[in-house]
Amino acid sequence: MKTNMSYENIIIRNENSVAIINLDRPKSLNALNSELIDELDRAFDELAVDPEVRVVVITGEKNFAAGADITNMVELSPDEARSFAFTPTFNKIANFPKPVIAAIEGFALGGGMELALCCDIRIAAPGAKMGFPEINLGIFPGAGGTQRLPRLIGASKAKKLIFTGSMVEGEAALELGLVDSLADNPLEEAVKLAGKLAGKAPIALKLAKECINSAGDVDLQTGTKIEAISWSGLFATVDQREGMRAFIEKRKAVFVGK
Ligand code: DAK
Repeated sequence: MKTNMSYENIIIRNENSVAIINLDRPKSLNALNSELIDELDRAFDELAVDPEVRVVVITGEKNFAAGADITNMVELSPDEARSFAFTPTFNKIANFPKPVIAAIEGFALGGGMELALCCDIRIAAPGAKMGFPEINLGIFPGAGGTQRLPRLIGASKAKKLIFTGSMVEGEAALELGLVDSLADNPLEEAVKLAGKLAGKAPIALKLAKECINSAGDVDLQTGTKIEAISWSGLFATVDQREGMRAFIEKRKAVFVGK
């Protein structure tokens, strides 16, 4: 296990090819301030090129994140609001070349839930409280929420959540499709899943993620062309040969990410 000491608002530890990022501003329920977002941005740049990391888990002890830090936003002008840098970092996480899993306990609200929406898979505690309360502050979700939420759960369900600002938890969140599974210990569950993914072929995972992400953006013809190019490209990888040979030789494949 390796601990990175160069961050003040997040804690990162690497365990068996899985990087676990803990959002760490407990006094404000992990409200996301600019410094934390800058650190996340830097962390994801570092993790992208770290060959020891194959999967990332984002979590927060007791709470995931109760939204962007409201004290940072009260007096912003429209220009300042536009340059308040959440969206580039969130897009970076959504397009991160390795799987990213959110393990959600406590509150995941506003920008916190938008961060969770950037992850590939969300696992929540049954009592986690999730929602988009921005409407109660005179704004609406602006860090990808109006775009990612309807793509994930459908337009009218997204409108209901965003218009009312109400929170959902447990089975209701699961039924909405806001989370993928519930677990009493979501971090443990997320790390277990991450461990499984860490054993898969990294380039195939990366390209599958790119193809699936593009499915929400392009028409079917274009999507299937993107898929065909990515898929055939895998036949230039060591891991494709290894995976298929291992099957034929009746042994477990060992993927090297090449
Ligand atoms: N910001 C700042 N401080 C927060 C906070 C937040 N979002 N959430 C909680 N805190 C602080 C509280 O002020 C309190 O601090 P002290 O009074 O102890 O100093 C401490 O955390 C504990 O909170 P409470 O005392 O309120 O705890 P409760 O259990 O009573 O209530 C709560 C928990 C989560 C229901 C409540 O704290 C709450 O309603 N929090 C605000 C939730 C919220 O409205 N979240 C949405 C924020 S707006 C973008 C950038 C950002 C965004 C979008 C676009 N661009 C650049 C495009 C995102 C916007 C948002 O997320």
